[in-house]
Amino acid sequence: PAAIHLADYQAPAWQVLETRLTFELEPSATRVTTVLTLECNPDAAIGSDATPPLVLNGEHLTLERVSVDGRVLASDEFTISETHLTLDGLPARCELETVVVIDPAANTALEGLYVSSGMFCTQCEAEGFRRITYYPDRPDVMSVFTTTVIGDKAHYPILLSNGNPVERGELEGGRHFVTWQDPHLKPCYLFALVAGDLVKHADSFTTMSGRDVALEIWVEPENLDKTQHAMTSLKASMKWDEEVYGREYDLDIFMIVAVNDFNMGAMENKGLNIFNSSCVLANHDTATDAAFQRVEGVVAHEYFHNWSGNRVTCRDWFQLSLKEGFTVYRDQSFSADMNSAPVKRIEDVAMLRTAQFAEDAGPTAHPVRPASYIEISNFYTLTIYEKGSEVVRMVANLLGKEAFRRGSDLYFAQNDGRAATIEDFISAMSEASGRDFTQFMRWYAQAGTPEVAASGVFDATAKTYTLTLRQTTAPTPGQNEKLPLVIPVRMGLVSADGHDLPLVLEGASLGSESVLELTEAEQSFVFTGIEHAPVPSLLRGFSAPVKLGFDYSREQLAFLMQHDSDGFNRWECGQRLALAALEDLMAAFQRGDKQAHLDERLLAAYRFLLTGEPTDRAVLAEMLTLPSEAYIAEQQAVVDVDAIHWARKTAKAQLATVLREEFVALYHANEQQGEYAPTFEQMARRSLKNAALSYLMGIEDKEGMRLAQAQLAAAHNMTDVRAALTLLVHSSRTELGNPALKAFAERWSHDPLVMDQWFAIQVTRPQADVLDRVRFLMEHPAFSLTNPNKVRALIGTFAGQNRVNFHRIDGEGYRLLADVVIELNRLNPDIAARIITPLTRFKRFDAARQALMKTELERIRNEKLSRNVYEVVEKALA
Ligand code: B3K
Ligand code: ZN
Repeated sequence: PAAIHLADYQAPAWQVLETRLTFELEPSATRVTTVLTLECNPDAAIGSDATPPLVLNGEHLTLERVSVDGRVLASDEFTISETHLTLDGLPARCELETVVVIDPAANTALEGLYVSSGMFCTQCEAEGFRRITYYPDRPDVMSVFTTTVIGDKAHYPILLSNGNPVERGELEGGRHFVTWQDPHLKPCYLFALVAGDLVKHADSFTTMSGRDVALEIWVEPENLDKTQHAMTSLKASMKWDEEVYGREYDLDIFMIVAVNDFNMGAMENKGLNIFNSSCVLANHDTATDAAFQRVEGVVAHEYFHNWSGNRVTCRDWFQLSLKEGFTVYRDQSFSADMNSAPVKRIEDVAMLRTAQFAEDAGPTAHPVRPASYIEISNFYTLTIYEKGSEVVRMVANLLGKEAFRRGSDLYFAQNDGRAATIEDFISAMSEASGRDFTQFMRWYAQAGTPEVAASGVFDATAKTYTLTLRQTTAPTPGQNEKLPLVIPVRMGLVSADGHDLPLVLEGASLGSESVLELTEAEQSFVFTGIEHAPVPSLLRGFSAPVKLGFDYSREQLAFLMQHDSDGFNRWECGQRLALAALEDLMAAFQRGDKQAHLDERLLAAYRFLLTGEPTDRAVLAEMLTLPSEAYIAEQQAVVDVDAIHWARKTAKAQLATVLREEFVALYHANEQQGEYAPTFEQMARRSLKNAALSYLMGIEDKEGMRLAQAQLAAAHNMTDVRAALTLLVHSSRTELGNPALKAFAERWSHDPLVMDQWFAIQVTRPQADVLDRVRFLMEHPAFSLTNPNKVRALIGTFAGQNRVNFHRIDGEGYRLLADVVIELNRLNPDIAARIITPLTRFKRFDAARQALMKTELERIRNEKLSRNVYEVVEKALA
C-alpha cells in the first residue's frame, strides 16, 4: 500500500450538486440506487469542451447498472476496478445513476452499512461511504442529500436518515418507506442511515431564536430506562453552545441512536448522531460515575460537531484536527463548566501525558497535521484529538476570552458551508486579534513532545530572580530537525509564606501571575524587586503540552502542594513528590531490598491532605491517587514493569498502614446519604470514599474487607458496586472474589455494557493466573471478537492496564495479543490496528522483552495484512 501526501492535494474535478439515494434493505443483499447531479469544475475542464474523467470510489460493491442522462451504459463505456468506477467523456453537466448491491450482514469491519443486533446502521467517516455506493468519497465534495429508505415493516418499523422526513408510505410485500431530505450541504462521510425495531425517548429544545427542535434518542426497547442522562446532557450542550459560542442548531429534529457494535465512541452524522451504546446509555444501576461523565462529554462532543465539523468541514483528511482538536477543546470546556473545572483539567492532562506523550515518543508519532498517511483510520489518534485540543487551548489562552470568541465567530462566518483548512482557522484567529501566528503554526507541523528545562537563580544583592527556559524536541520518525515552538508558560513566584509575589519584568508590573512566551531555544527572564528566594510555580494549568523539568527539592514540592495558588499545580507538585518517593522504592526493588520505607515527606503530605481543611473533595480524591503505572513508566528510560508495580503497591500499603484511622474516617465521612444523583458533588464523595477503601484493601485490612463486602451487598449504584467488586476480585481472597463475580454475572448476563465491566474487572487482576483467565474468558458466551466493546473490555484492558502480566517475561501476554490481532486483521482492521499498540512500544523495554515483542510483530507481518495493520506494523519495525 502506498502513502498519500498532503502536498499532493488537488481540488476535485467534479462537484456533486445533488445526491439522491434509495436503499432497498435486505441484510445480505441491499440494493442502493444513487442518482448524482454532477458538474465539472470550470478550472478542471480540458480544452474547450472535453471534460476530465469522473473517478468514483467504490469498494465491496456489486454493480448492476450505470446510466448517464437516462441512457444505460454498455460495459465498455466505463472502467471498473476493485476500488474505482471511472467514466470518460461525460457532458460538463449530467445526471449519473448507479445501482449496486451490498452485503451489510457480512460487514464485520463496521464501516459503511452494516447490521448490529438486527438493525441496520452506518459508519461513513472517514472512507466508509465508498462501501455503500460509487461516489467521490472525499470531504471537499459537498451536496444536498435526499434519501429513501425501504424496508420490511415488521423487522424495521423505524427508518431514519439525515435531515427532515418529507414522505412516508406503505409498499407491497409488507414493506414501507420513508424519504428524508437534508437541506444542508454535506460531504458523504456525514451521511447516516438507521433501520430497526427501536423506541424513542422524545423531548424538545427551544433555540435562542425561538425555534422548537424535536430531540429523539432511539434505543432498543430494553434500554429506554438508560437515556435520561444523555438527554439532559444534550439539552445542556445545546444551551452551552448558544451561550459560549453563539451557535444555534439548524434543523427541526436532532436524533441520537444507540448501537451495540461500533468501532469508535460515536459519530456526528448531520442530524442523526450514531453512538456506541457505551457512550449514550447510563443509569445508576448499570453505569459508573466515570461512564456518566463520558456520556455527557461524548454527547456534547458530537453535538458541537454540528458547527465545528459539519457546517464547517475539512478540506481533506490531513486537516482532521481542524474539527477534532477544536471540538475536543469545546467538549473539555463544556465538561469543565458542568463539573469540577480543576478535576477535568487534571484528568485530561493525566491522559495526555500518559497516552499521547507515549504516542508522540513512539514509532507512529505524527504531527497534529500529518504530512502523509497510508490508512486514514489509523490517524484518529490522541495526537489529532488531545494534542490538537491543547493547541487550540493555547490559541484561546494567548488571545483571551473575548478575542478568541471574535475569532471563532469569524471562522464560522467565513467558512460556513465550506471545507476548510487549519490555515483558515488560524487566519480567522489572527484577523480577530491582530496576533501573528506564523511561528505558532509549527505546533501543527512538528511531531514529538517538547521538553522545557527550567532553572532559576536568585541574586540577593541585586534582588532579582532569573528564570531560564530551554526548549528541545527529540527527533521523531522522519523528522530529525526540530525548530523552536511558541510555548506559553503561565507562572508565578511563591514566597516563603506561600503567597504569589508581584512580578516585575523589565520594568513592567505584571501582577501576581504571568504568561511567559518562550519562542527561542533558550531565553532568560529577570524578575526584579525580589527580596527573598522564591519557589517558582511553572506551567500553571498545564499551559502548554510539554514536559517541564525543574530541579525541585522534595521540601519545595511539599510546600507547593500546600500553597500554590493554582489548583492544577498543587496536584502536580503532589504527583511529583509521589513520583520521587516511588522511584526510591523502585530502586530498592531493583537492588533486592524489599524492606525499604516510603519517604516520610510523602507520608506527611498525605497526612496533611487527610487531616487538613476540607477543600474541594473532587480535587482531594485526585490528590490522594498515586501516579498510574502507565505514567510512572513514561518517566523511566527503560521501563521495569515489575519494579513499578511493586513500588506502587508497597507505597499504597505503607500509606494505608500509617494512616489507617484517617482512611477509615474518610470512608465514613463520605458515605452515601439520600438518593443517588449523577451530580459532581456526589461523584466527588463516591470517589473519595472509594479511594479510601482502595487504600484499606491494599493491606487487606479487616475493616476494609467488611466495608467492601457491605458496599457490594448494598448495591446502591454501579460506581460503588464496581469499586468494591474490583477490590475483592483483585485481593488474594479468591473465596470472596470468585462467588461475587459469579453472582454479578448471573444478575447482569442480559446487559452487554455491564458484562463489559465484568470482563474488565477480572482481566486487571494483578495475580499471575490472570492470563489463563483471559484465554478462558475469550470462550465465554458473552464474549465476541466481532464486538469492539468486548475486544476493548477483555483484550484492550488486559494489554493496556495489566502491565505486569501483559509483559510477562515468558512472552505469553504478547503471544495472546498477537493471536487476537491476527484474527481481527481479517474481521475488523480498524480495531486490529488499535489493539496492537502496546506491542509497538517495544523500544521502551529491556532487551529480552524487546526481542519477544518483535517476534510477535514479525509473526503478524507474515500474514496477509489489511492496510491498517500493515501501516502500524511497518512503522513499528522500521
Ligand atoms: N468523527 C468521529 C470519528 C470517526 C472515526 C472513524 N474511523 C467521532 C468523533 O470524533 O466525534
Ligand atoms: Zn470528533
